[in-house]
Order: sequence, then structure tokens, then C-alpha cells
Amino acid sequence: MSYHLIDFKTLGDDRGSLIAIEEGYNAPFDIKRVYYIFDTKKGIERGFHAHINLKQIAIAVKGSCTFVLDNGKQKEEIELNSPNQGLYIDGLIWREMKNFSLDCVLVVIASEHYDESDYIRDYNQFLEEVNL
Ligand code: T46
Repeated sequence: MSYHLIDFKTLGDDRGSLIAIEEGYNAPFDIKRVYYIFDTKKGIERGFHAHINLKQIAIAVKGSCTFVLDNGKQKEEIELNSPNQGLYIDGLIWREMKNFSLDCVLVVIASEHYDESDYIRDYNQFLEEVNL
């Protein structure tokens, strides 16, 4: 279980910018799914779960939001506010998302198809899993 920020190389020219995310290069897993979160209402908080196996990269391609990441021992807040940066999260990290700007578009690239059985949505169960 771990997380870190990834800086994406911007491929730009005088027309503007472009970023490519490619399996095995700047995405350290096989990409099976992409989803995006947008139109998040003012004051809404999301997440409140961990994953058992899923690896993901979250990118605020527009606007900003804050991830609260908890490994069962300590919590850290990371603000995503740039299409040039992705937050890689691997497995058993409890995550909460907050402070969504009204224009935030959060793109998430995932290593597995959607599977509700991979979610741990109970914080005490998460702590038990982390301490196994
Ligand atoms: C995560 C954070 C960053 C699907 O049917 N397919 C999907 O691929 C996803 C991601 C969700 N859903 C359904 C399940 C729920 O009925 O969409 C609804 C909202 O999902 P959820 O409440 O899990 O959304 P968030 O924002 O709390 O969490 C999401 C991801 O689920 C999660 O994996 O790490 O974003």
C-alpha cells in the first residue's frame, strides 16, 4: 500500500498542451477503466473507503480538490490542482475527497474493472485489514 504524486511530461507546442498517459510508462499498471467525477456540489465530500487490490491515478484535469489519505497510522492531505500531476494510490489507503472547486473534473485511471467487493467502506474494518 502506498501513494505518491506523478509529474506528467507536458507535450506542448504553440497550439497548446497535451499529456499522454500510457500503460507501462507513466501509468505503472495495466489500464482497465477510466472514470471521471465532475459537477460535484458545493461542500460535498466523497470517498470514505479503501480498496483491497485496486491501483489508481487521479488527475484534476480542471479545477481542484483535496485528497485525505490515511494509511491507518497517519493522514496526509494532498491538493490536486493541475493536469500535469497525478496522484497514484495503490491498495489499502483510506481516501476521502473534499474541497471540490465547482469546475473540478477529476479523471481517475484504474487497474481493474469496477468491483464493489474490492471496496472497504467501514473504517474499523479498514484498520483491521491494515494491521493484519
Ligand atoms: C475511488 C474514488 C477516488 C460505478 O458503477 N462504476 C465505477 O467505475 C465507479 C467508480 C462507480 N460506480 C458507481 C458506484 C456508485 O453507485 O457510481 C456511484 C458512485 O461511486 P462512489 O460512491 O464509489 O464514488 P466516490 O467518489 O466515493 O469514489 C470513487 C471511486 O468509487 C473510488 O474507487 O477511489 O472515487
